Amino acid sequence: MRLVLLGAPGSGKGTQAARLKDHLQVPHISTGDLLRAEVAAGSKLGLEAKEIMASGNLVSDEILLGMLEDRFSRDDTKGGFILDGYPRNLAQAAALDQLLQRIGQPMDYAVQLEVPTEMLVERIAGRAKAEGRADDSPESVRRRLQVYNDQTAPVVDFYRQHGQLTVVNGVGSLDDVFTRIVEALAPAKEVG
Ligand code: B4P
Repeated sequence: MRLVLLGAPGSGKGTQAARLKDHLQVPHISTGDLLRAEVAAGSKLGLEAKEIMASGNLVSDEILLGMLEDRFSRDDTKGGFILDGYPRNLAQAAALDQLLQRIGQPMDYAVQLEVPTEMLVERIAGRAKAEGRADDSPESVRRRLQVYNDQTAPVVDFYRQHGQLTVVNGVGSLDDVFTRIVEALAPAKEVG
């Protein structure tokens, strides 16, 4: 199954993708994780991305597309994937659509995790305490939510128009949200 998880920062995309990959037996591709790995490795790309990420802004579309093309060229994606963190604007959505058409792997499902803003802020504050991620500071979180509303929210309509969107309530325990997602995907799983 080929699946993309959509939702604001803190909506649980990364959290649920980690569980879904075991359930669906497909790799989890997180553009945030790919970028953080580049930052940790101190690569040229990582050095470019570091400050942008810490400020809560989006890294350039060009860098992201290159990274994604590279990731999709690996054999483990042939049987499907869970994409998390991409696309984050309409240009990325169109580029991804073209890339997947070109490699003959069109998206099956876009799952939008819906969570109220106050709860997003609360969750990220919790992670800031537990993990100290550079972009979880209050300032950066404000910027990330603004970027989400301005640039990423329209991506939901892109998938709605393509008939691929399913909206899932992201409020509740990790198990509750996981069960809702799996139920939303059930018809696609049956058809294969
Ligand atoms: P990401 O790594 O994608 O960060 P994120 O949007 O905050 O989501 P994440 O998956 O980490 O958090 P989750 O909701 O699972 O991106 C980081 C940065 O990288 C971006 O700001 C940007 O600079 C750059 N970037 C990445 N992709 C890019 C792209 N395509 N283009 C340009 N730039 C890009 O979880 C958050 C917290 O909530 C966790 O602590 C979790 O434990 C908690 N939580 C989850 N579910 C919960 C639940 N049901 N109940 C209670 N808590 C819950």
